[in-house]
This record gives sequence, C-alpha cells and structure tokens, in this order.
Amino acid sequence: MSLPNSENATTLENAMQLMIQTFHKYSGNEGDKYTLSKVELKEMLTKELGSYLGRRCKCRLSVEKIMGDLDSNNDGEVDFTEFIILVGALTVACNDFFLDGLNVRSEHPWKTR
Ligand SMILES: [Ca+2]
Ligand SMILES: [Ca+2]
Repeated sequence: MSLPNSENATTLENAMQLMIQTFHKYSGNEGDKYTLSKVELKEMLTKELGSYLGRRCKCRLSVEKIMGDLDSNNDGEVDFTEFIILVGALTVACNDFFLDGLNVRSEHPWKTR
C-alpha cells in the first residue's frame, strides 16, 4: 500500500490510515483477504470496539445482528465499505454523545441508531 508517510500525515489522514490498517489486520485472517467473515468481524468488534459495543453493556448485541445490519449486499461478509459505514455510524453516535455531555449516560451508542 502506498499511503503517505505517517510522519507527514495530518491527524485525520492518520485516522484514515488507521481505519484501513485495522480493517486489514482482521480481514486477512481467513477466507477472503479483503472482507471480514463473521469470525473476523467478531474478533474485530471485541478487540477494537469492546468498550463501545458490549463489554460494559448488559444489552450485549449479537454479532449476527450487527453483521445483518452491516452486510448491505448480503454476501455474508463485511467489506471495507460496509465496515466504514459501521465506523461512521459509531462516530456519529459518539459525537452526539459528546455533545450531549460526555458519557454520563450509561446508554449504548449503538442503540441510538
Ligand atoms: Ca477474511
Ligand atoms: Ca457484504
């Protein structure tokens, strides 16, 4: 991948590169290298989004539910575009959360969709 040198990259460019790297870190584990299987998605959600999507939440949402919501072309895999929609939706939820007064509510960001 010929991405700009991260030393010269801006904060947002770094964030974009990290999203790309994070996706590929999990997508390459099994099956298609460029999509997340259910197993890969679960691992990614647990390791990268654990604090947002479950660990602390009683209303733990199933990977099946999240997979179903994300897999817009119904091929049983989450591709990069579908992954970015998840990250975008969570970022919007987090921003709303932030504007609402910094995480005091115990409500789950995913539920605000
Ligand atoms: Ca894969
Ligand atoms: Ca898909």
